[in-house]
Amino acid sequence: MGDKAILPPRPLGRSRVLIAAAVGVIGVVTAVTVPTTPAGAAASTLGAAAAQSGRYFGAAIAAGRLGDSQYTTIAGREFNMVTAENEMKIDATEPNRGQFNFTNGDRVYNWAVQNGKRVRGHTLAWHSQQPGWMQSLSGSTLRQAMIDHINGVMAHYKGKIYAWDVVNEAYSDSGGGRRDSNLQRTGNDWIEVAFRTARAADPAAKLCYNDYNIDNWTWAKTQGVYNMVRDFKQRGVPIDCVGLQSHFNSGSPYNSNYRTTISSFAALGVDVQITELDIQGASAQTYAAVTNDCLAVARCAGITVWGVRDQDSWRSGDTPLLFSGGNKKPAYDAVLNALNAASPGGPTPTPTPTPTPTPTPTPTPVPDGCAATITTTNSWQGGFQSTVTVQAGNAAISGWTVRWTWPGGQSISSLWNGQQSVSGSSVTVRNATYNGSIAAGGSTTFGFTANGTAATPTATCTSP
Ligand code: 9MR
Repeated sequence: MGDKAILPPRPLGRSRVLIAAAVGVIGVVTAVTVPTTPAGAAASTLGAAAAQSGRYFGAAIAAGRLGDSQYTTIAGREFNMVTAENEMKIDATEPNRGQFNFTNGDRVYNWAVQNGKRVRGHTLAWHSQQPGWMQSLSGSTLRQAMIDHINGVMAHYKGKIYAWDVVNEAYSDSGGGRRDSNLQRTGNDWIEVAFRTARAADPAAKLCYNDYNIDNWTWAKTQGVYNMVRDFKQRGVPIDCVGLQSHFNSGSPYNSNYRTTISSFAALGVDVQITELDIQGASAQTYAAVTNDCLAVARCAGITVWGVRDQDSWRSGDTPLLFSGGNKKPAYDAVLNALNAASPGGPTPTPTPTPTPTPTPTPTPVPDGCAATITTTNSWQGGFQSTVTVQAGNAAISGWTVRWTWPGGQSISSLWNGQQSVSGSSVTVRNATYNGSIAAGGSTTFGFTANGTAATPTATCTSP
């Protein structure tokens, strides 16, 4: 997982570690602070202990607390993964449409990497914490704004993020279906469009679906998300991980079937990440159970707690975290001991497709009607992904049809933002219900994944 390579150099050398381990019987083991832990020795921080089995241990970090030395001392020492608690959300990063602001996101990001930690990105498409301008959008305009937002934020952090929460909390609390939201009303395919956009924007990042109350295997919401992930894997929608937020409290308590939830998602071929763990009352036993459940599943890649000290928690009254002021709570020891007891080995890295350069499409404008250009955004052994830009000419259009012929037996496996009909090697794609109207000189895009060798045949466009 590369943790060892990126952790910061520490003053203690390996020989000192071995000495410390050897004299551990007289209680000097606390001197072992290096991240790599010799076999048989117990690691003394959560990050180092998790790294022994190839996992990480992270925390949500708030930019506003980086001036608090007690906070940064604990966080700097204990964790090797960081999630920005609020600073990479939509309202923070795109306060005005098309105008991105990464000031606070970068503060968290820079603190993390300067202290040898990796970063999870949170979050790109969500019904909540949308800036005002986005809240008031709908239909194809909102769909395009979502795509632009994902592209804008992921471009800024390209190659720097371990995993992105691409879509957050899209399922309803009961019934197992989707939550109503302005994004959902753009069409049920908004989630897969978000994931495809994200894969093309940064092929190096793992792409996660993240939600709360999907921890209990028997709950309808868990099953709803499970069915979506299974469907995505079957249809080749790019998804690498599921984030179980795991905010446990009396209304949503930890249940011992949590391990079944983790192993069931993992069996679909995705990593599982525990992304926002906090437990009302911070029972040491429950923290240990959660940790052991993750350790029991090879593809449970790591755990992130949602804050450092109780006072930092969004639910501080629940005292749900591992530190109280500067002190380790019993739950801390329970987690550390569980991590130290784990056997080596860990999650297998997910292979990511080879990135291909993305040329900017430049369709030639036509006096009237429309023009279409196909570009390859990604390709891999036996398949590829393309974006098709449809541009209106000098007049607005209210519908479009794009046609092309495959040169070498290619076939579309999945298409979004359009309606396809195929006859042999001839492909016809008509606009979806929400993107037929294009202003004069304006454009829209649709996309697809296909089997075969990447090809960019000439496409024709007609408008009614
Ligand atoms: O901890 C976050 C808190 O500071 C914000 O006020 C709140 C606003 O929505 O978001 C909290 O973090 C949430 C996370 O982004 C998504 N899952 C639930 C978390 C707790 O509400």
